[in-house]
Amino acid sequence: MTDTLTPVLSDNWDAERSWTLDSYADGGGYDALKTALGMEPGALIDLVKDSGLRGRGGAGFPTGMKWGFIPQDNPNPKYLVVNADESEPGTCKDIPLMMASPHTLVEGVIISAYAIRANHAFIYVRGEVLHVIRRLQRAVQEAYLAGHLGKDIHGSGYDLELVVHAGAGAYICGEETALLDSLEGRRGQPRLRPPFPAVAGLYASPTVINNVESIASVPSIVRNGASWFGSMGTEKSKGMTLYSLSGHVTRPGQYEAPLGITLRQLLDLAGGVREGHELKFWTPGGSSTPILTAEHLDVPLDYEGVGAAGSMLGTKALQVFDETTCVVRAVLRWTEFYKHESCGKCTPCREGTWWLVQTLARLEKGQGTEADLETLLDQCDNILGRSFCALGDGATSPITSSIQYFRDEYVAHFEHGGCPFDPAKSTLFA
Ligand code: L3W
Ligand code: SF4
Repeated sequence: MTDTLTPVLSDNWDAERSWTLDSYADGGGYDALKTALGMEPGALIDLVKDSGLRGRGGAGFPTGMKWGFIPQDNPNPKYLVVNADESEPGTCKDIPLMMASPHTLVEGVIISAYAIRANHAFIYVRGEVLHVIRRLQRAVQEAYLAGHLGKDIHGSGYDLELVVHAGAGAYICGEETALLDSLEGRRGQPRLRPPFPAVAGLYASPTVINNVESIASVPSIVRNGASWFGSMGTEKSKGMTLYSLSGHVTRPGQYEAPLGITLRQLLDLAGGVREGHELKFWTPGGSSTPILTAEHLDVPLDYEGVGAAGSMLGTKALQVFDETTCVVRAVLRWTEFYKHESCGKCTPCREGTWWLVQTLARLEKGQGTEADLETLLDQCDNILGRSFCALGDGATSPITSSIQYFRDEYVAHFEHGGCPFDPAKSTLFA
């Protein structure tokens, strides 16, 4: 276990002033860039394809394949956009990465942009995290001064301009096409796909959009090779990744581990569920992924394993709840979030999330009936698969999965005439 837990993405996080160029360079930072600039762009795409790297933002789409979709015969400019709009409830891996080691991301951006032959790249960061924006801006400035960015990078003839762009704090702008609208200066709302951004993205030009962690994984692949990366993880889900443990855990935080590790193993590293309590339910990848229970402690945390258990790996945000948590109340809180963040473009989500909150709130207060439970499931059925983007579908996940595993607890609310949980003992959502 110790060998397989040798950190990659987080290896320099404990170094003194790890966010500075000097500290990053001391650990071999930007050596991968020099190697990459000596390679053909197409060979870099093949390297990332061979490594098996899959997108770390939630969908697990193969990164090298996405890069390969960029049509090189298109006369328009090509763009690379990093999705740093981390907002999924429970998700907190990209922000620590950018704070501790912004240069890992900046180096990844330069290599990735070179691979797809883009001369402009953007890091789109959520607006609320001013400290991250400042840290990234400083890192980009250092990279320009060191000749890693700008004209004729290290005499290679390759030019790249990198802009850090702050969003305005809307969850929907993490959806890749809404992000592009926002970056173009419009109100962020999802676009119809296809065309996918790889064909018509920013300013209708070929664009690769990748999550922070995906791009930050690229320098280590260039440094150590595709087979090194592929030797970690499982057959179809390769590499090391960041799992964020939060909630009722003894030592919450970021845990870098190979894909395919289980929650039981991660809890061992994190000191377990808080003392004297037991696991009740958890999310594998933020609140948009169906919840799982203590029965699923040994599910491999990779795209296939979590999928087979009826959920999704998502952002690997493992929110852990013990027996003091009222599942109905937790689900209501998440649903209020989706209602608030719905962009309003399509009726099933705009109206549906409002109705979900009404029905759930009635049930949570103990004023509901058995018929309300059926209404709730019917409302989910009218949103799932009928919404314009994944936000609507995601809003239904915690509801349907919690009714699947904890129907009795919903019933207990209306039989009890209120929440059966003692709020004095509940430390979350009190
Ligand atoms: C070209 C094709 N490109 C697919 C590209 C597509 C995108 C990527 C994956 O949602 C999930 C969502 C959230 N030609 C293509 C193609 N692509 N077919 O591949 O696409 P897709 O549609 O499978 O997923 P998505 O739209 O990227 C992401 C879930 O993640 N989620 C939330 C994440 C939130 C964060 C955050 O806050 N940071 O990451 C959590 O589970 O619900 O299902 O690039 O263009 N034929
Ligand atoms: Fe907007 Fe929701 Fe429709 Fe997505 S599903 S387009 S967030 S209204």
